[in-house]
Amino acid sequence: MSNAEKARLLANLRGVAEQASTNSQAQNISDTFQNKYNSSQPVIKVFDDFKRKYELPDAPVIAPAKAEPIPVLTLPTMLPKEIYSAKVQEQLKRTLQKPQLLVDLDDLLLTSQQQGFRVVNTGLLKAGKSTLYNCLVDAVGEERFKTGTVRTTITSQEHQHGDFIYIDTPGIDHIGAETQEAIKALKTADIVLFIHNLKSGELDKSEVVFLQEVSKHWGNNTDFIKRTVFVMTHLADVEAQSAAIISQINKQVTQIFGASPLIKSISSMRYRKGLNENKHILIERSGVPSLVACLHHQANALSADISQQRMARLKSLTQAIELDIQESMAVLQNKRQEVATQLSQQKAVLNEGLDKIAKEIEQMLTRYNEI
Ligand SMILES: Nc1nc2c(ncn2[C@@H]2O[C@H](COP(=O)(O)OP(=O)(O)OP(=O)(O)O)[C@@H](O)[C@H]2O)c(=O)[nH]1
Ligand SMILES: [Mg+2]
Repeated sequence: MSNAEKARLLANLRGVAEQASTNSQAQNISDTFQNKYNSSQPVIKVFDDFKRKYELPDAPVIAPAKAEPIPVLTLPTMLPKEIYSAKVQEQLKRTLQKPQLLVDLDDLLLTSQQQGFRVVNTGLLKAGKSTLYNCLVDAVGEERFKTGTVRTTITSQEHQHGDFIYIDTPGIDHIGAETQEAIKALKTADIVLFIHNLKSGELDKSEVVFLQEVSKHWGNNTDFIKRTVFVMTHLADVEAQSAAIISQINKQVTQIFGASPLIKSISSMRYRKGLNENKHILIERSGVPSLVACLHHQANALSADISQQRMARLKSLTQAIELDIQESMAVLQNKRQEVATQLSQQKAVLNEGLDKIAKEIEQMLTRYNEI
């Protein structure tokens, strides 16, 4: 029997044990099971023995959500630290017509040189973005990312946890005022988490419009779907209806991007309760550990691609800078032409004047000689 199967059986037994009448009985069952279990008896028989011995009901075993093994991460290749010197930067600053390009370049270089995967969240106001991020960075008690019932996250916040850099962004509202800011933040992402509150049912109009806008800006729908996990929050509040809602959302996203999304559902509250009360089963059934495993898989699958994507972003930005420099040169060339024309006009006027003066002096000299 494989270790995974052993672990699953043990977890199943714990599930039954949790249903047993007293804690001491549950503990007893678990311990004895483990002893017997190591004694290499057929596990099913051991399990049946237990059921008989402790008169456990034949209640269905609550299978905990399967704990997924977390793979080791392969980090993407980072861009070198020194891409261009301070002198070049200074010259660029003076030359560029759109100084924002230099700010974008510095931002891109900074994020591309970070040793980790950038996980940027997005979603409607109050979707539960910050609360989930506190779970992901093991900061449930201390609230590293502020949460609340009124608009709480005003500017993006970043926190590195292991090999992931979590970027918590302000929510987009129904008017879509922050849409462009949100899209800009997404463009620095290696992995995107689109957060949606399951309690509000399928995606509403503003979420659909926002995703359509993202699709337009991203330019490559398959790429966006590849690097995005759609995370449904508040699972525990609407567990019974969740499958139907998720199937609907799957259709909505597929319609926008032409590819079907990866959807995970979680309950931050259940996770928090599980941690506070040390209930492993609640933690597993919160969906958070499964999301963490999923992020590791995503990161590894995207690792090589992320390096390429960073290079592609850098290339498109440098092309924009080149274009800007060419435009600045053209403007300078025009100015130079203008000055040259003005100079030659002035020179002509000057020459004319000089000719006139020379002629007058000549006349004066002739008259003088005649005297
Ligand atoms: N029941 C339940 N409540 C949740 C869950 N996630 C978040 N909440 C609550 O929802 C409210 C909003 O959560 P936040 O994490 O601040 O939401 P946000 O998306 O970061 O909000 P903004 O930053 O203002 O856009 C808080 O009161 C949370 O306690 C969840 O999974 N279940
Ligand atoms: Mg927030």
